[in-house]
Amino acid sequence: MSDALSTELLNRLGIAADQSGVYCGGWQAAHGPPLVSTNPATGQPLGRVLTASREDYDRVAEQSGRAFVRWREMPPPARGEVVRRLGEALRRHKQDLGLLVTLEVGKIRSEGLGEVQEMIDMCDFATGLSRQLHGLTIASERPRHRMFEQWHPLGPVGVITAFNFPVAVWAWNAALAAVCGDPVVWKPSPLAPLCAVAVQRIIDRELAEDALQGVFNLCLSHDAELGRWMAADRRLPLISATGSCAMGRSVAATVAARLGRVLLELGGNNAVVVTQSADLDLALRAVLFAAVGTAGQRCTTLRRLLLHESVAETMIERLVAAYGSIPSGEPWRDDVLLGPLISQQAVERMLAAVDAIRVQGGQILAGGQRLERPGYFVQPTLARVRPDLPIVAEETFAPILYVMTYRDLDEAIAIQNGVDQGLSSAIFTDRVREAEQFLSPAGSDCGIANVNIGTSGAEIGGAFGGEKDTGGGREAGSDAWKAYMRRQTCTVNYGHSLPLAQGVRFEIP
Ligand code: UN1
Repeated sequence: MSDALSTELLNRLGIAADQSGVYCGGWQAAHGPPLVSTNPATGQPLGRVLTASREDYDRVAEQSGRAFVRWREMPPPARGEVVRRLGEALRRHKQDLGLLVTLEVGKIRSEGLGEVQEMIDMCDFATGLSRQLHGLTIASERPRHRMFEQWHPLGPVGVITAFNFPVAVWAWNAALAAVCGDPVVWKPSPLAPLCAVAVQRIIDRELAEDALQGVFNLCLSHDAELGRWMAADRRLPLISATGSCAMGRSVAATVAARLGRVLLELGGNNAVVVTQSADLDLALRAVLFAAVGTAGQRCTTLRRLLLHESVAETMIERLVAAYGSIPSGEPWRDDVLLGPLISQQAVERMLAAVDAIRVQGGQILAGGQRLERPGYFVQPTLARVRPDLPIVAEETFAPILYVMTYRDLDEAIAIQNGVDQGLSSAIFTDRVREAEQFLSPAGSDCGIANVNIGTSGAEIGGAFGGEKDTGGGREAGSDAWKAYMRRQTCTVNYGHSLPLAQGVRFEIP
């Protein structure tokens, strides 16, 4: 894409040069160091933003607390109406915002648009939810007593997002938090600041009325320090963080020390099991999207392919052929399926993993190299390994797929569960017994378990997240909203006596 076209896009989205990266009821002066955003497909700068200093952040946290006092009083369906308008605005800006995602993080065009669609879906979901923040009525053991629970707003939520879903994961959190009555303080990835500024611009243009001041806030950072301030800040009762397991451990420890709440969505090491009865055409297509899509930079990316020994050679042959013909290149071009990695550092980490595979006795079947061209392009890589190689236990955020074989389903499930992470998993089978075993309590130990679809590309309607080192959080659909509210159990006595629970007697003689 020419410089002129990308400048035009940035102008349409209202992103000028030297954009302030602090927003709280309007753009505010930012006093932290500047940050340059790079187009990973060219290695060239896209724009420059200013980041938040400690004082800037404190001002935002303070004001979001004041906004909370107003916002929590607004009836939830009225808050839902605001989120509905946000969804409408995103629909109008879908093309431009989707293209910006493509330019700033290198996702192919269709995935950039899909990311904005995920935001829109989330807004629709949260709008409906705003009329369904139900509590239970519970049978009281005492006469003339009524017991029930209700859900109240929690307070400002700190939202830390990663580069790979630079806008959708904000929407998972912000749409739910907003209908639940919580303002949001957003710290996006330093690798995707323009996407965040563009979202905040849309909010500034379309949701600027007084009642909304301080509800959707932004603080850009150039490093991890802002995240540490947020984790330690009692003004943010919930920190929702997406990123590496190492980041999650540090955030969790800091938030736990102040007895705050965390919602963590950390690394995955996702596996697909292909059984003897699998539809191999279906499995092949699913594996390609899950392993190569987003250049292997989703937390749900397929990293381990477990093939039954009877289908292994056929599948490997077909995969090697497919890996050799995946069109890679500038992600804004319609025919491209594989864009760049996010940075030079990501390329180096991938090449180090490829070295480790060889040193540890694995075999590279396809790919394994960077492409000699501007930007951060690598070949999609297929490696045959034993399941117990140390490198296989690690999440390398790149398109490397580890292929291994197994004899029976018990063994496959043991391999699938034999890593520290527990995000997503899938089985390809046409046998109901195999599918049900995989989904049973003794089956996959992941937060997501699929049959005959890949590990990535979840819909927003389900709760999203994983177990073990993935952090245990659940975001987006189902009842994930409960994390953003505080539960209150209430008992009302409408009688004239005071019976005590458990039959306890306490009569003053
Ligand atoms: C992530 O990679 O952080 O299921 C989230 C998926 C997407 C979300 C991925 N809907 O792949």
